[in-house]
Amino acid sequence: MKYSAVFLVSVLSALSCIQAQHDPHFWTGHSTIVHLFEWKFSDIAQECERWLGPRGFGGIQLSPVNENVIVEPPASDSNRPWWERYQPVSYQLTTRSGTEADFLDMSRRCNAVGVRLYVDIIPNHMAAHPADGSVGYGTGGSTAVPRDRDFPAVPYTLSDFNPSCEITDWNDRVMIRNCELFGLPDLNQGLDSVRDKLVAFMDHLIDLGVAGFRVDAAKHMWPQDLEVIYGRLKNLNTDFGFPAGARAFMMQEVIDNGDHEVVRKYEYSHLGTVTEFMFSFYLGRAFRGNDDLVWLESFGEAWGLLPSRDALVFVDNHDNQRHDHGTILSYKLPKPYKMAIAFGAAYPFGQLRIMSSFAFDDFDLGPPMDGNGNIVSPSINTDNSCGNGWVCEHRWRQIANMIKFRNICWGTPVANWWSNGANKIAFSRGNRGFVAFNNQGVDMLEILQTGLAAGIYCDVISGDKVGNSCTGKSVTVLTDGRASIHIAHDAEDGVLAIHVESRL
Ligand code: ARE
Ligand code: CA
Repeated sequence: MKYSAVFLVSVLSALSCIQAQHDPHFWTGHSTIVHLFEWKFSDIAQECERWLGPRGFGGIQLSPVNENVIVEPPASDSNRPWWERYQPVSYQLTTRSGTEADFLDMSRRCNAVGVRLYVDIIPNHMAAHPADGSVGYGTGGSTAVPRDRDFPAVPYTLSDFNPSCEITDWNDRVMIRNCELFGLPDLNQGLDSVRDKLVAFMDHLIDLGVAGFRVDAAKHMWPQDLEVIYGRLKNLNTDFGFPAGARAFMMQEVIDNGDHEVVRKYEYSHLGTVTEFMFSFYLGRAFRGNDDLVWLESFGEAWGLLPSRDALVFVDNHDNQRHDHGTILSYKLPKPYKMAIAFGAAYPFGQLRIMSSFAFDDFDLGPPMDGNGNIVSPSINTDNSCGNGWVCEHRWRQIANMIKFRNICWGTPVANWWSNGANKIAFSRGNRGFVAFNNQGVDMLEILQTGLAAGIYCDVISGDKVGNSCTGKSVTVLTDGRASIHIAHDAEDGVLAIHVESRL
């Protein structure tokens, strides 16, 4: 009796601990993580108050917040690349995004309006020394990076790193973990000296109110080491509204493109969510017209994706939006991109993350910055869009309104699935919302079951409900729940969406 009670308690606590790192700690009525790529903390604080909180966004993925190598550009180019932030020099909170004081101010203000923060951390490696010849801009480079793997401000010394070797064989799981990604000095997370530094860094961020972490290059670290590190972290800080005993949410970056990989996403999914790159790949392929939308009825685990609770899903991320594989969609192809995000938001699968980019034509190009390398703030136009080089996908009407759709339909199942057998599909979310897609090159005009109560609804893709009128298309739902759904093949958007709160 006593034995089985003890056993039950330990099983339950192990289970709750494991479930815990999958919980993003969204406020009720909020969902979705927006990656405010390279934004400054002071701009993020304002964005929480003026846009993200009121619009029901769940949280923000921040660019790395700890001190990084400064990659000084050659004289011919005044631009510092975005990727310098993936080369840590210390765990002090000082970057182009702001200081520790700025971070705390942002954290207080975002948490107060229901928007959580997740920090991108880089536990796998430290910065390369410019003299090693590997930092992009040749003779430039930081004055801050010491030689000989000596990082006094952490401190780390040579013995904290794995012996130097290159990842030459991506089919070798040991090499992937113990050799150097892009030639970056590879920390040995098996050592207590390294674990202590990482735990102290993460605990410091927990003190400052974060809800979790994006774990960069998780594929290049042993899951059993990460398990120890995560397990040693403090509970989230109750001063920022987290319940007692809450554990940090984990988004682990493991690029797993399928069965041929030797490091699999499943090795990490008991520790938190894992990036599901196949979601990005398949939705890119479908909405580019290279795969029929009809197949999406079974989208999810049946396609080889992680189980929903383990999957961190996205249409693009900051890496794959920079590689034109002809598959991944980004802001550069707005119509199919908005359709893919609308599908991702309407379809109840995984934790959704959306990208908020700065415009770029070149892989290395850093965020909008002045002549001294300081990041320039986004300007906000009267139509809610951004200027100064910031794309702000999260402010596009079609995208922001679909995040609201996701929140309003939270917890309801897909119902009333319809398709024409090819590239016109529609479905409802219980009796809360209805969405339709036309990717076919001919108009869509169908009488469809919406699952909604009779009434006139505003399509939140072509417009907004303002007072009792609609700035876009209206949809009339009859008493039997059916409505005439029209999406012209050459319309600005190939989606239509209505929900209980868009009823006029
Ligand atoms: C920069 C220079 C390099 C130089 C290096 C060191 O560009 O030329 O050698 O510095 O001086 C980012 C940039 C890199 C940059 C790096 C450090 O993308 O260009 O290097 O910062 O400043 C693999 C990893 C995965 C990784 C991707 C990009 O598994 O973890 O490559 N993604 C994360 C981040 C990146 C970041 C890093 C890791 C490093 O999201 O933004 O790099 O912190 C197959 C494999 C994948 C592999 C993928 C590569 O799909 O299965 O595992 O992903 O190919 O495309
Ligand atoms: Ca490693």
